[in-house]
Amino acid sequence: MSMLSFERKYRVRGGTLIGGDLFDFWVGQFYVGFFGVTTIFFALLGTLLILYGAAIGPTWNLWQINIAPPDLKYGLGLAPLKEGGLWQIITICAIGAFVSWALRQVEISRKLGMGLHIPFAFSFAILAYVTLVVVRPLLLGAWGHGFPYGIISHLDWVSNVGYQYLHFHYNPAHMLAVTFFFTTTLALSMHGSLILSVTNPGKGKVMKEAEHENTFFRDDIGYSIGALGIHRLGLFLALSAGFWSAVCIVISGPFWTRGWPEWWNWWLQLPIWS
Ligand code: UQ2
Repeated sequence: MSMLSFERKYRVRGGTLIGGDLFDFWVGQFYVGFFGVTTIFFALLGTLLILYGAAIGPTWNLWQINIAPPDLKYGLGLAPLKEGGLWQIITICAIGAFVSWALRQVEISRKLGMGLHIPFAFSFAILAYVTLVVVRPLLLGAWGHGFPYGIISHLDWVSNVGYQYLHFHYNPAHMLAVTFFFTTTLALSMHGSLILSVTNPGKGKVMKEAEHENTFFRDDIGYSIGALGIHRLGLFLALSAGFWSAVCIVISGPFWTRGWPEWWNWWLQLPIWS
């Protein structure tokens, strides 16, 4: 594998969080590091346990394979392996792998003298997952409130939990999350199309740059947020989508047990209507 002169200069020892020079090397293109080793360990163990769970289950149909959390009767205790214990160990492996991956990103960022924006952003995805399988089950008092690991089964879980609150779209945090998801797609489609349009003006024509990008949006909507600004906006929108997703599910049950349409009664009960 050839290296760019840039890579030769920056692929150097140091910047590790743990273990000093131990594991501070590359395998081919990939940085290893202590957290590369722990990522491989947790990911491999978790994957093997999923395969084992599938093997002792009733089907190899990829859509129907399901590794369920323990029954609610086990509360916050450990469950037998075949009655949700597998789910519990797989969850530990998943969190171990995700957190290891984020810390490996931190080490690589430190080596390169970059900001920590990438692991910071990834940590929001981890936060959303941990909210579903750890924080909310803890607050509700049973691991059985986690979602099952399976393609169809996790969709069924989302549908069932949604209907438990009658109409989840009335959840105000869910409204914010959905709005941020859609606005993220709007911003990225604007940005992606803008960049491609200036870099691909047509065969034989000269490529355009920042002035054209700014001028297009000033002509179009009277405002350009700028080349750096669009990336700040994009990161904010995407992280907000993940953040409010986590909020909307963690408040459902622990902080609001009735249907979400009913939450809006505060509006109907405002004294201004009487
Ligand atoms: C922009 C700009 C970019 C962009 C885009 C815009 C030169 C290359 C897409 C336009 C974006 C605006 C006006 C913000 C829109 C707001 C929301 C909430 C979607 O000005 O600078 O850089 O890619």
